[in-house]
Amino acid sequence: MTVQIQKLKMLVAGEWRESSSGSFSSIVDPSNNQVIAEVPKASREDAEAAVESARHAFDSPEWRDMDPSKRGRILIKLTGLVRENSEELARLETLNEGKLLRESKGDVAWAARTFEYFAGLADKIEGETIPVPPKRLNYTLREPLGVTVHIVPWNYPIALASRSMAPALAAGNTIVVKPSETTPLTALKLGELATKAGVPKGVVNVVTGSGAEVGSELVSNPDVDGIIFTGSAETGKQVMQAAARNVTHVLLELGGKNPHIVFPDADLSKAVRSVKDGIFTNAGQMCWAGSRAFIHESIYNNFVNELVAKTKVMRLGPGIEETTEMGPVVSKARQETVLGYIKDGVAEGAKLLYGGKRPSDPKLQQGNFVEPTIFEDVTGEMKVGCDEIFGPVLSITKFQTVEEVVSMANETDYGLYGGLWTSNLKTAHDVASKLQVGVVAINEYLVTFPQTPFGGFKESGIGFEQGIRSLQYYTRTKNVSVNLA
Ligand code: TXE
Repeated sequence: MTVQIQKLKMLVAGEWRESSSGSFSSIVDPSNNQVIAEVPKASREDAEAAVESARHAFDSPEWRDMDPSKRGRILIKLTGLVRENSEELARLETLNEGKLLRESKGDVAWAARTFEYFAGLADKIEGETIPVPPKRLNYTLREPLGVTVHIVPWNYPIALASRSMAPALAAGNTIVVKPSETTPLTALKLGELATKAGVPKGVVNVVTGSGAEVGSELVSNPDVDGIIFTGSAETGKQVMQAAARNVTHVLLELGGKNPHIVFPDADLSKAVRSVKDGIFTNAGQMCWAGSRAFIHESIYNNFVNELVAKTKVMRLGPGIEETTEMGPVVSKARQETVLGYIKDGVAEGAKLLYGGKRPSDPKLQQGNFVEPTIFEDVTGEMKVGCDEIFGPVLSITKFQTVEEVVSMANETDYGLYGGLWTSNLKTAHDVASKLQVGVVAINEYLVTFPQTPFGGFKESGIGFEQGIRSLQYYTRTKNVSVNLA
């Protein structure tokens, strides 16, 4: 298909601008590496200007002192606009990130639901009155934090941008969004829709630039009050260090090496499908990917045979094509990294059951495709058993007892997500309580809602997104004591 290459602008202080240097970055379709758009390559100065714009918008009363119900109505309008533009947003997401069109449609619907959910909460952010010794009134105010910076990765561009934009705006903050340099298209479109919805000038800024220059300026800027970062553990640690210099609030959602456990009393045909989709959705580029499957020894052979059989028939292709079951990985560099991990796995003694290379189909040679790959006999010491590969690579391990599988599942520096399959209630709740992860799914996988908290333990992050209590992060608490004597 032909795509018209557009030269886009970024949103700063309510204006659509080029970068101060006038340079652009090319954005490509990972299924064929053809350029689909050019976006401004923002500089450090552009990042500073975006923060200044957000600060100015916060200091003017229009947004912060707006009737919160009205703020909620603006977010409802934005929800409607996201829904009206869902076809275009989903196509943009698929062309830019590579995921299946139906996955992008799901992500856009999820983004709309997130704006809708937090729109409804805008006028429910309440303080409290606190009983203290007599002749006093003591109460708390929940104020917006101020200027918040949103550093968004490339694997769920619109869903993750919306996940933090919605609560930040509902609480009255002014924001600077920095999408990933690889996948900025839907965030720019969200900026356009927010403006259309009636968000005042300067409240939403979207700057397109690199992590090294623009991202690092945004997280080090002393005029920023809160940072919301989703990305790698390594960059997350750098962000936290930069934030420490100005004592800026920080919310981190980092990677995962998530266990997906199947007990023999589970619905096995559903469990096979879930283990497969839990790793090959979005070509495995998910913080919550079920990248480590633990299968009970009594069902192991049949389960694994069935899983491999289902994986072998998966159709690879561009996400935009209806018949595709797995798209490319996001970039050439990612393709190289994933293939490197597979080589390491073989060298370390893991047994390659299926996949492991670029597909041979001549139609796929221009894109960043990697075959869906399955290893068995993987241990926690192997790189494939402990590093976040962020690609379509599954490691399978056999287990015998609950104690053994819980111990292996927890044998990782990460602690984001975990899944388990069993029809025994006692096993389900027992294992859920013992897994060192922030979110557990029982008898399904890849499930989360705007109203349920999502965040990691250990090196998977600090704090959580989603749910009513996430608003705590986007507000600050002030206590007021009044002497009535
Ligand atoms: O991530 P980075 P990358 C993991 C996954 C993947 C690895 C590398 O394992 O293989 O990270 O991916 C911005 N200050 N995840 O290199 O570098 C950057 O511009 C401020 C897991 O893409 O963490 C982008 O917008 N910002 C993850 C964002 O950080 C900086 C999703 C993420 O980039 C910065 C993505 C800096 N110094 C990758 N350097 C998840 N939790 O889902 C970069 N950035």
